[in-house]
Amino acid sequence: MKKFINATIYGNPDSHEILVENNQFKVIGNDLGDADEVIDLGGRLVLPPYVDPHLHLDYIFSGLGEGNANISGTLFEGIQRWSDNKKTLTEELVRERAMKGIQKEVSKGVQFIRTHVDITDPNLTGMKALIKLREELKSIVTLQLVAFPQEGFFRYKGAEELMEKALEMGADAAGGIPHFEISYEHGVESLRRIVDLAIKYDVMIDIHCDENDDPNSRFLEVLNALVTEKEYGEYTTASHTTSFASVENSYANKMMGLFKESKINFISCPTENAHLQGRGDTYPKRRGLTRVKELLANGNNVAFAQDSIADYWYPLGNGNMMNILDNGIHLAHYTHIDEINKAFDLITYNGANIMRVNEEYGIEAGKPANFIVLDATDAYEAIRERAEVLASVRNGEYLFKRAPRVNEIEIDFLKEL
Ligand code: 17E
Ligand code: FE2
Repeated sequence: MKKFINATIYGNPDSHEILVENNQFKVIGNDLGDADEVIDLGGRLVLPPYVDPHLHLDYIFSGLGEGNANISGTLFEGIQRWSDNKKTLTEELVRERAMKGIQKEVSKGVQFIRTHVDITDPNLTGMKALIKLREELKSIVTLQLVAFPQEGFFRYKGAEELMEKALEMGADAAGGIPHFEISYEHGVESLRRIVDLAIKYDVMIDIHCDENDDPNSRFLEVLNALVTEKEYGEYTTASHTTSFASVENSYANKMMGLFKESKINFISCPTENAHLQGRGDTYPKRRGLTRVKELLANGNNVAFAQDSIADYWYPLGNGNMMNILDNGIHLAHYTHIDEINKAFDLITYNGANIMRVNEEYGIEAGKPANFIVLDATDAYEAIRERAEVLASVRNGEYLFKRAPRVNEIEIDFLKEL
């Protein structure tokens, strides 16, 4: 039995001790009595692990190297560059890159990742590699795989059959990219078929939806309508929806009512889309975020995600969810103190809701003892200081633990910091 004392538990201000037994949380409370090992957290903030609910692991780090830069900085150039380069892909290469990406994220406190895997590939190379990794790494990280038709459900010949094959192989969700199909009608029909496939295979839905700046892009409306009719909103996520920031307020208000009914989820990728969107703008330049603050106020679940690390779409990224959160709350104006105090939800609980892993997620008795410790004593300080993750615990065991930073040399003036 292990006891963690002097913890500041996010969302549970009255309890400061955590008792762990047999890989599970046994009790959360105070004065919990004896244990074999007592770990003093010194008042530091304890959170459930970071969740990255939208990451492309099959092409992670593909953009490194000379000649790989996306010159226009647009989504379309990224898709073209990937298309040109993926023909030589091997399972070994996907595995190697994905492993490196997962290591990056886990080393920064992430334990849950949903990854989109391109299935517009006759060999389903990425899917084969990632299905193996999902099993192999499950004691370290929970991976969910979305069967994602990057080059279009109709636009890529045979994508429908490949998607079905990937779902038979065990993908956890069906993806789509309606704004990339060759017409509005094709986009709508792709959504119909994807929703039907998801229901047939009893998997979740996560669509790259309206990832553009077109105020008339309407696939979010269509997706929402389809899953409303099937009562599938809670199993459905609309990723990106950047165009929704450009629509008329009167239209947005109408849609908010419909989203409330469907309970559809949203994922915003603040750094990725700040980079990709607004490329056709001079000034003012759009920010690339959907209506995060308003959707949250509407009662819809919204999570932030990394999306890319050094691939054909985005040259930066390192799997640090604090960086994503910091950028996201700034771009979304989610910066009132009351919002900052609950902003960790966007990279923890909200992503876990999307992945529907609630039964194994959260600092509660009976759940697997998964948590992280930050180098700060409350949520506000942690976000303001962009606090580092000092420890990540999974099933009661450390994935890592590191000492807080110390200066080797400092003047007296800095000693109090
Ligand atoms: N593919 C896509 O369609 N959109 C993105 N943002 C990335 C890949 C990274
Ligand atoms: Fe994406």
